[in-house]
Amino acid sequence: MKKLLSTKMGFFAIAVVLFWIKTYSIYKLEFNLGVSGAMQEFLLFFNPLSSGLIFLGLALFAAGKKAGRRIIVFSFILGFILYANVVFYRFNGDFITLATMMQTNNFGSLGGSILDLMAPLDILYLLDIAILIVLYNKFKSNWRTERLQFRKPLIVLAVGVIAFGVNLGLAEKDRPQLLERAFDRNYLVKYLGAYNFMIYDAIQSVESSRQRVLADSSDITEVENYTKYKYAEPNPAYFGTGEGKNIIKIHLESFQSFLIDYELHGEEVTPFLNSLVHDESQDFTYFDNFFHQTEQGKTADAELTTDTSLYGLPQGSAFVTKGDNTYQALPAILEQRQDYTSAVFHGDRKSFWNRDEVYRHLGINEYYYDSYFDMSEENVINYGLKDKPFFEESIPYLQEMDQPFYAHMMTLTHHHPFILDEGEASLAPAETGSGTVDRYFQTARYLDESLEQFFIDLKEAGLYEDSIIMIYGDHYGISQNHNRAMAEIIGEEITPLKNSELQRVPFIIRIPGVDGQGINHEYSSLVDVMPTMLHIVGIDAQDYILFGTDMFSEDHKAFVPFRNGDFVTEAYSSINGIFYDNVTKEVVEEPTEEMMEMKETVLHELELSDKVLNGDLLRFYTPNEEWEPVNINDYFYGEPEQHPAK
Ligand code: GP9
Ligand code: MN
Repeated sequence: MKKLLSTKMGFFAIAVVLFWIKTYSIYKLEFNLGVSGAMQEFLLFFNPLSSGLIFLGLALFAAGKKAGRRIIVFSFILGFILYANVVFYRFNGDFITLATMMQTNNFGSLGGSILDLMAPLDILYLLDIAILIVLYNKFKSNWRTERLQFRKPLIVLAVGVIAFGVNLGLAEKDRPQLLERAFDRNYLVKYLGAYNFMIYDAIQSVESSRQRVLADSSDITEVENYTKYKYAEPNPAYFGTGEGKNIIKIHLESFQSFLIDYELHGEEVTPFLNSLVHDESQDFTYFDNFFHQTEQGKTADAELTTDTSLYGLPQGSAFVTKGDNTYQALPAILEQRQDYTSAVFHGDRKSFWNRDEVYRHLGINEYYYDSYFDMSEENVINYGLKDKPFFEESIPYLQEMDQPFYAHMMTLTHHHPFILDEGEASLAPAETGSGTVDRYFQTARYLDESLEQFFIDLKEAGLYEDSIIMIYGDHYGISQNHNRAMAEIIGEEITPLKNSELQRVPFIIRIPGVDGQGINHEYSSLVDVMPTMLHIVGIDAQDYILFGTDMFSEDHKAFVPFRNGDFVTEAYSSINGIFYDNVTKEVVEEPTEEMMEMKETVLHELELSDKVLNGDLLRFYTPNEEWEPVNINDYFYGEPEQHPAK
């Protein structure tokens, strides 16, 4: 040891090891990162190494003993940053981002409680610095005074970069598209480490603000002209029929429409949903040509689109990268115009998809995330809370809410890889040999059962009769990787056209006091949900920047753009640049002028929606005199004990 410490490189090695131990201990003691499996455990342990080598390695460029002092200072700075995250995490269950730092209120709300959040034993987190100071004073006299040969620190940095490369490679293997999709800050920290996460966050923020700065108020005019032109007038038979009613919006995770009425082993897979679709008393309307339009943001894209009538971005999740934008979302409009209280219920970590930030911009009043539910082992599978306990435990919260409410119930169990605990499947798996496809039916059945019970419980709680119930599927569950097995399931080859047809998800709605239509074949999609809901409660959609149109309107625009520029209409589809006749399924060799124009329209619409998000254009737009920009300081989602109602 003595020998080691008699050189600067030795001192550096000790500093890296101390930094490594400290960072790893803090990960283990302070953060709840949801690490599962040997690879994730390994990466959590491994990820501080590259940061230690790179950041502390920079100190080695300094001359003489200064290098030693710099190593200490850099260790202190890194430790301080990590500790700031520890304190922030103790309150928010989340990591600091540049965006949260800019919103002083985040820290303001911590305010006096910062001291409360610090514990006396935290002083131990300075132990590494104390050790380094002692060792430095004891051994520095042995060190050579000249600068290290240049190549030494360079080699250290190179090793650091290689370690990072290995880290990133293994992380991407365990969680493909980790960086592009940026699911959750906890994920990024778990896989890449707290320091690399900060760099990632900084790059993202700079890129975002660059696009934002370039935009100006004239950019919104083109968008406004387009959406005003596309707007469809309300249907008087529906307009205002749901005014003042609660809205219960039920998100069916990964649920594709082909499941409706599908029979496996001679049994209906989703008997309860089927019973709504074929409802004898005609309370419900089922749109069987309704499509999702999500991309990498998956669930988050579906949430964004249904609550803002904007498209998700072609890459990444707008919830994450545009989480601080100005929005004029359904929850905020309902609150301002009709005194609704909005809430999201979801049995996952609160920061997933940046929900805890973006919900404030959407004007969502309450957010019931995992801490609000009993997350004991038997209740949890896959991403989080099982749907049955989820619905059951949500009822008392719904009963407590001020009415009218807009409650978004987001299920989770029917999510890839579609697993259930033993004894919970009431349907045998399919037999295609693809585990994913085979299990898909079992979790769909579980979801169907959970929903049936939820309806019973809503009725018992007196919340059913007078509520608008809206049910939708967020996106596909079976990707194109499973084409062979899917072909077996539906008895048809999965051509590109067939694949687009499989992007149908259900949309089912019941408006109290209004006769349902049974099955409605209108072509429609997630982007149409918000204008439809506005009109049902009696708010004209005309003033708002919305890319969809009311599905009940006579004037509904029945074309469905997908996020990649493909689209479908009732008569034809455009897939990968090729037009197909939807009836004959044949390629259209000579597309008509109308087809070409429609294609232009679709691309233009997507481009305008991207402009709104990238330029944060809604900050320049005032829909009408009633509109007040959302003040995010009015929204905060604390732990259950911080919840105002408790
Ligand atoms: C995560 C859940 C699943 O909270 O909503 O998200 P997905 O993978 O479907 O986007
Ligand atoms: Mn989803």
